[in-house]
Amino acid sequence: MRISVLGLGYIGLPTAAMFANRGYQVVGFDIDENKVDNVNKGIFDVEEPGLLAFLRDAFNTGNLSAGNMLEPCDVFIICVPTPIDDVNKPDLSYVESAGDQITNVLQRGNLVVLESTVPPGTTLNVLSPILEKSGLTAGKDFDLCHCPERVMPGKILKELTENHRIVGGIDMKSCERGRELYSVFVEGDIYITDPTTAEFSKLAENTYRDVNIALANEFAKLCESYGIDVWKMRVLANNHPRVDILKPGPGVGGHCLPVDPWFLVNGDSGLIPKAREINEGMIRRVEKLIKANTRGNGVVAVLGTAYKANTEDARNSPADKLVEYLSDFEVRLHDPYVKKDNGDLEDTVRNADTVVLMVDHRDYIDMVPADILELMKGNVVIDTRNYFDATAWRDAGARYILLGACETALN
Ligand code: SAJ
Repeated sequence: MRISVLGLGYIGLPTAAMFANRGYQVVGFDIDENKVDNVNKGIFDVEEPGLLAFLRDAFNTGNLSAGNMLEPCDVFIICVPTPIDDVNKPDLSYVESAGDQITNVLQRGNLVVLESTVPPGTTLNVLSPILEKSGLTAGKDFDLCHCPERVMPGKILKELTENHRIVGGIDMKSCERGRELYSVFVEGDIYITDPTTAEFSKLAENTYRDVNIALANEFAKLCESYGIDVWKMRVLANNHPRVDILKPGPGVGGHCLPVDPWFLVNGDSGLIPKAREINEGMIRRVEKLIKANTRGNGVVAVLGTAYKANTEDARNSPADKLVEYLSDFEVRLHDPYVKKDNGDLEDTVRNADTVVLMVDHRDYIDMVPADILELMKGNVVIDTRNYFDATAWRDAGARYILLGACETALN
């Protein structure tokens, strides 16, 4: 079985390597010629734990190569981006163009799998008609399914193998072929359904998480106004066997949660857009805290520019937006994992008026309050993740401010 993977991004490349490492011939395709060249030379620009070694192993098997012109093969797996435009409408142009390329080389007996996250109905109403321009009929001449990726940056290898998968085939034969394909490396269960249910379930997963984080953020704002601490309240409420309040924070980043809920809704009304608004609004809260506690033109050290803990991924990170809003300040950025910001922590906080913790990276837990305060000019420490030891910082002389707690009440 020869497999083509279209899109060598954070899902496509590890997926291609999964098959290559299990003895299948895999060719990866990408419009980025640089990426293609690098894959063919065994050069991989990834930070994910264990992934580099895994990709190198795949390269060394001789089973993994890359190209920019698709050729006939047995299975095509589409792992291209599906962004939203500036009015939150899905942009399916990469999926459409991947479909066009496959159409040119599609043969009887092929299997086409769409992994990219898409609005419900895309496999049946967008991809299938494009592929049928080949003159072949879906379900009769070739098989087609949607199998959404479900992994988290930081845990890609583990989750690719261990997570359960959903295969939404256009008919029973497509479902079975999809199941057979993924059972090559998936150790979790593989559930079969129709394509639209598979598409919806992927979006429901991320929307569920986004809405639940929005509720935690709403609680944080309410707790501030009641003069109490959301973090303490949350621990108490979570004692209930059927309650699991997520953590508030400076907002929701990454390439999934800020985007995927928009694939489910049309327009701005209802719970889902409201949750998006609440999560996007949290960064304004952080901005207010900084501005209320730091003189104009002061130095603000922002710790954590990734979108979440212990990852180098900085897509849609709350810190990016914060920088935009702090144009009146001298802003210094630090992140141990994000290449552009991984300078010296001491230099970042030296002479700072305010230190803002944006991401709970494991490295920051070792910061010694007295040492940091000695380097700083001011003493304001804003913790947006409830990660620092408040007592230790206060004992060392910091004005420690916790997002969602009474000290932060902003009126
Ligand atoms: N966050 C909070 N509070 C929390 C949990 C997370 O503010 O209690 C923030 C994080 O800091 C981050 C954002 O939410 O900015 C998203 O992080 P995440 O860990 O919730 O999720 P992602 O975006 O890294 O990965 C999600 C996962 N989906 C679910 O957990 C339902 C993953 O399984 C998906 O494969 C991925 O989206 C995707 O690619 O769609």
